[in-house]
Parts: sequence; C-alpha cells; structure tokens
Amino acid sequence: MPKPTVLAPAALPALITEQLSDRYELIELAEADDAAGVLAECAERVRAIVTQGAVVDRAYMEALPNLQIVANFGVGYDKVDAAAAAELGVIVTNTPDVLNEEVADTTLGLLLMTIRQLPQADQHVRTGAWVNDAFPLTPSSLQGRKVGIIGMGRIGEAIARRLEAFGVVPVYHTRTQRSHLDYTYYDNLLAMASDVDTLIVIVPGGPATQNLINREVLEALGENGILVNVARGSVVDEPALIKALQDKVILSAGLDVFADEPNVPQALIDMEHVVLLPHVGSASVPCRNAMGQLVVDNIVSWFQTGAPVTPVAETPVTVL
Ligand code: NAP
Ligand code: 8YV
Repeated sequence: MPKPTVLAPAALPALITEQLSDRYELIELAEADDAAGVLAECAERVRAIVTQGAVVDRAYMEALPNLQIVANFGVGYDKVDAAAAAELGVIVTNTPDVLNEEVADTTLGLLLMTIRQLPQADQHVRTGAWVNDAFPLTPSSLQGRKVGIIGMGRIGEAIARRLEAFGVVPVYHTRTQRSHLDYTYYDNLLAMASDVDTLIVIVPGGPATQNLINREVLEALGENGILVNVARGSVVDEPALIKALQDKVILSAGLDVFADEPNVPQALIDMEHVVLLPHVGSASVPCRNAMGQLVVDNIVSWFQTGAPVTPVAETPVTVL
C-alpha cells in the first residue's frame, strides 16, 4: 500500500512536518518553486490537508477528489469552509482546549497593557524621557471596571476566571446562555455594551460574527470604553473602530487580531493610545507544540482508526 498523501498548502511548524513526513508522503507547497504545478500533479493522491492560515474553500476541496480530512492548526477554523466539507463528506478538525490558558493569559496581559499603558511606559524608560518627566498617570484602572465578555466558550471561561482573580466579576453575551455559569448573561449585545465600560471579544470569526462590533456597539460602550479583541479581525468593523478612537467615542483598544493580517492600518499604528499585538494569543513554544501535536494526532488517528480526535461541530463523526 502506498503511503497516504498529505498536503500542506502553507508553511507548518517543524513539529508537524517532521512527524507527518515520517509516516506519509507530505507535500509542502510553500517549499515548491511551482506550487500550482505540484498541486495539479498530486491532486488525485491527496487524502489529507494540514493547514495553518490558508483558505480551504469548497473549490479547493472539490479539486482534490480523494480528500478525506482537513486538519486545522488553530482552534479558529474560519478559513476552512467546514459546512462545504461536511457536504463533501470531508472531516474537519481543529485544536481546542490545549490553548485556552495561554490565550486567556495573553488576553489579561493585553487588557492590563491597554488600561495601564504599559508598552508606552516601557518606551518612556527606553527613550530616556523619564529623566525629564514622570510617566503620566493613566486615566483609567482595571479596578472598578465593568467588563463584558463577548463569547463565553472554552477561552472565554478561562478569561472570566482570571478576571475574578483580579477582583472583577465579568458579565457576558453569547447567543445561548451558559446555564452552569453564575455570571450575568445578556442576550442582547447592545444592552451589555451600554452597561459595561470594557469589552473583550473571544468569538469565532466567519459570516455569523462579521462586524459584530460596529459603530453602534462602540457608541454604547462610551467615552471611557476599552475594546480588547483577541478573536478575529473580521469580528470588528475596523474602519468604524478607527473612527471611534480618533473621535474619542471610546478611550482605547487592545488588539491582537486585524482584518487583513499581517497588514495593520497605518491609522492604528499612528495612535499612541492603543496597544497592538501581532496575533500572539497562543504564541509560546509549549502552547504551539501542544497544538501541533493535536494536529498530528488527528491525522494519525484518522488513518489508523477512521476517527479523528477533535472534529469541529459541523463534522458529522463520532469522537474517539
Ligand atoms: P468556543 O469554545 O467555540 O466558544 C465560542 C463562544 O462564542 C461561545 O460561547 C459561543 O456561544 C460564542 N459565539 C459564537 N458565535 C457568536 C455570535 N454570533 N454572537 C455571540 N456569541 C457567539 O471557542 P474558543 O475555543 O473559546 O475560541 C474562540 C475563538 O477565539 C476562536 O474561534 C478563534 O477565532 C479565537 N482565537 C484567537 C486566538 C488568538 O491567538 N488571538 C487564539 C485562539 C482562539 P454561542 O454559540 O451560544 O453564541
Ligand atoms: C493561532 C488562533 O495563532 O487557534 C487560533 O484560532 O488564532 C491562534 O492560536 C493560529 O491558529 C495559528 O496560526
């Protein structure tokens, strides 16, 4: 029996490529001089895709007639059309849970950096400005803030636990109330935005959440408002956010994700009162290794047992 062929449309961590190439024929398009030619040559053989950040839409999958599984490196799989995959009988897996604590840690770091202007304070020391002036007091504090979390799933809950440890009991908005949680629930996002002064966004990307945070929500949040987005750039209407920051409709923002990564609007870069991170929510070696191992485990489990480890909700298969 020939080894199954696994396609990597974009570059992957070595932990994944080393293990996959030991077991399978691994085709890495990022390494190919003629990626289109390589893809055309192997299309009939490809049984699995392993992807980090590449768009895997219906047309891409339809061009691979023997495709069985798409393993996504990341819990968010908005670049993979999982509904189309289900219709085509293709399994989709992601990397849930192994990154919850890391992403929640990053979120609290970003929240504190934004409220207390810690990157700006660091710059005050490095540029020598401290010799002449004390760093200005920050206009705001985490203490006494009312925090609303949009999305109370695996990572949202880990963020909420950390906020409680900081003396802040959050409220939350989702489409469905989480009955095991005591936090105040809002079925209406605008109502929550009006009642809080801090919003943390941790929902999936995709059409259902496109521009969920718009001008109206930012106006409801108000002039003391802080927005922290660790979800996907698509969830926030970025031009509306920029305008709201310029017009002081809200106070500040801490952003780990952007609409067109890695391109960040110059208007945001030019603002001194926002904190911008290059999508590093899960970006530690231990966390990315755990994610990578789960990708490998899904592929190996699929080919050995016919069942993936962590299929996404749209995928109609039984979890092992
Ligand atoms: P999860 O467990 O599936 O939780 C998602 C939460 O969002 C659920 O509470 C869900 O509740 C809510 N939600 C979904 N659609 C919504 C909508 N239209 N309006 C309001 N709430 C909605 O996912 P997770 O593991 O916590 O991950 C969440 C997302 O974080 C990922 O999909 C990814 O995009 C992002 N992420 C970013 C980083 C980073 O590096 N910045 C790292 C990891 C993950 P309902 O279904 O009841 O609405
Ligand atoms: C990763 C993420 O940066 O898991 C996710 O959804 O956004 C992050 O953990 C990404 O998936 C890997 O590129």
